Amino acid sequence: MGHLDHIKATDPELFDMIRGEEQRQFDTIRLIPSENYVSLAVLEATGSILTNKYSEGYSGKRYYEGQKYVDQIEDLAIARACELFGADRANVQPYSGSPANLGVYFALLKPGETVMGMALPHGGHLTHGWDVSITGQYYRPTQYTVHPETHLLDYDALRDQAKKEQPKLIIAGATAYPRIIDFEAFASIAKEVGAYLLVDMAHIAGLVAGGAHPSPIPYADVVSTTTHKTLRGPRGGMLLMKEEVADTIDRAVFPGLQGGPHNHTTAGLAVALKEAATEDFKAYAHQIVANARALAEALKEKGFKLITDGTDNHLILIDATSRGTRGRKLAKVLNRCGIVCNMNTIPFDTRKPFDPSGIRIGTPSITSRGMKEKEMVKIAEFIDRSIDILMDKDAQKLVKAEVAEFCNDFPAPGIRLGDDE
Ligand code: DSN
Repeated sequence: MGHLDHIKATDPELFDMIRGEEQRQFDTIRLIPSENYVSLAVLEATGSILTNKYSEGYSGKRYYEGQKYVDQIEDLAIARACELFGADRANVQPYSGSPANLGVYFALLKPGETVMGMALPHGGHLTHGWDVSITGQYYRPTQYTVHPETHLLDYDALRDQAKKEQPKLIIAGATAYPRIIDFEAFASIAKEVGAYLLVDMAHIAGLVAGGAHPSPIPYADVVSTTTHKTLRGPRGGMLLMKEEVADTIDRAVFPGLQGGPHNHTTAGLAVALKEAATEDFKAYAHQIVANARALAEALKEKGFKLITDGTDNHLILIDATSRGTRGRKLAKVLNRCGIVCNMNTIPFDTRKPFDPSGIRIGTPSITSRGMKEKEMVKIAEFIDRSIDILMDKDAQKLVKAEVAEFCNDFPAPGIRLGDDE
């Protein structure tokens, strides 16, 4: 029996699509820094019968009967999250990162109150107060940027802005910032102006769990995260909270914002948190960073300009204009070469968000496949070669075949091609 046989029998059209995606994930060098490969154990939990159950409420206080096992599962996920990250309390119900952040806003702010977050084009997230987001429309955002020359966070400027704008909530955390974030500095600024501090560690949660990035837990009132990026869990969200704000935030998540939690996701998260507490995962987290550093160095040798000239974490922001192209074009050509990344604005970009100057790449997925520093040099070579064949689709096809051959030596967690043959 193959692992997708039931889908194949019921819905061959969909089977072909899932199988195609599975093949794509195996044959390509996946460099989108927010993506990963989950383990088979996480996949099994996520695909389990827990999807059949409704469980509005929290463990021990639900609105529906039949919660014996769901309560145990949610308690287990919470206990593992608190233990792994050293948090007072955890809420594992947010459907993903955006609802997790919105739960914090709903708990701690009234509409119209001021939130201070990193501007999207400088590496922040939509939910950090960007104008098209509900967080930028229902609250009063003041957005911070990176330093115009260094492209690093400027903590003195942040302090001045906080003093002037008097936010009720400061958000630290990013989706495209390649350096260590100083959470202690953020906490001291928040304390000085009497603001809550929310750290959105979605991108770096796995690095924090594995000790490869300083933890925000001692400094933040609340830490939000997705569970599927470097943490290598199922698609979902989680909040790690100080005792003082936890009850209010729990009420904001349910019943304030959401209905029944996704119990299959909670179970997948419990598995991922167990995996993330192992020595193997610590080694994985450190290898992500070592790989990113090696890839950054190899790219620099090929003449690519990197924002902040390198990386301390899992991601690299490349200024594609430094090699005579632009982000959108390069991302599309790389995709045709079997290397998958995303176009990205760079700080103070003069181009538009849908045709920006940069691309964003990262090492979580390729590190999950066991690639190491040696392979980073090879990947930099592939990226470099793509620049010479920007207009040559036949040459791009040849590189794609080479990339697939290269990937073939690295088993991908959770991918079971061939199981049903
Ligand atoms: N979409 C995520 C990322 O790629 O960074 C952020 O939510």
